[in-house]
Amino acid sequence: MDKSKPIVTLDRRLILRDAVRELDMPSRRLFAKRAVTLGGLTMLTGCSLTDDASVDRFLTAVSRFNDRVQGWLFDPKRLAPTYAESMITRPFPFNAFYGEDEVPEVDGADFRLEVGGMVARKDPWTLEQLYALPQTSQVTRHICVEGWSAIGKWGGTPFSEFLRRVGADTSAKYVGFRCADDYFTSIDMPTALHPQTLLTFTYDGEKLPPKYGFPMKLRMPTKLGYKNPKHIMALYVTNTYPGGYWEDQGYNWFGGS
Ligand SMILES: Nc1nc2c(c(=O)[nH]1)N[C@H]1C(S)=C(S)[C@@H](COP(=O)(O)O)O[C@H]1N2
Ligand SMILES: [Mo]
Repeated sequence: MDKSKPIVTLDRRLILRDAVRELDMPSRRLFAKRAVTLGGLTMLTGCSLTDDASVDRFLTAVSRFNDRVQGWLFDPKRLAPTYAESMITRPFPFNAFYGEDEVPEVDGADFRLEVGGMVARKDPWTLEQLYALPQTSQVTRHICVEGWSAIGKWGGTPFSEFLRRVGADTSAKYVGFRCADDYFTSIDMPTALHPQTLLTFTYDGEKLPPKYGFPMKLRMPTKLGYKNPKHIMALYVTNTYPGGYWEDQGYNWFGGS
């Protein structure tokens, strides 16, 4: 078979629709609208669409290209909207890759947050030490790609402050997170340092309940729900792309909202 000819059973329209949907999100409207053609995208990504594997590589390349565009467009000073406490969604929805009856139970007394990678101080943190950090709170909207959004109030310490205390190399590209339920994700350093990115220990003024991520959740109103890890057990600073639970299954890595 002539390897250079695309297999006709691949539906070019479907592939293009998915690729354009990847690019056509609100923050990127200006950039991509109607200007994208399948030919143009295959040139940009250096992929030929000759079989399923090359189509997968192509879509991954489009998504990674999209990560870079989101990275360029991310304004570290632009703030996500905040809301009045009267607008909090009650009850706030629970979501995870499993049901509410399987929420992990973390013992707070024994808990130690592991810190690794490109940081000067790798000592583990007890909850008491974390609670002694400067605390603030914010009421923001959490947006889940499964089609819901809700307003909630989270309290904790600015993540930039935590990174400063552990002596993180903030010229590194990524911060990765490992969770008690085997969930994992990672974020770009500019978002880690964003003023609204909080390492949170409370929800609605109470100690973070298990279902919302005890002992802590990284809350970023600039990112979609799946980028906000609950039940964080370990975090690390790295230049090696760490991926994530959903990201490795095709969700866009940058995941801006
Ligand atoms: N550890 C862990 N964190 C997670 C998830 C998960 O399954 N495990 N799901 C993510 C997704 S997709 C969403 S929408 C939010 C849900 O948070 P909530 O239960 O507080 O609404 O958690 C995110 N963080
Ligand atoms: Mo989600």
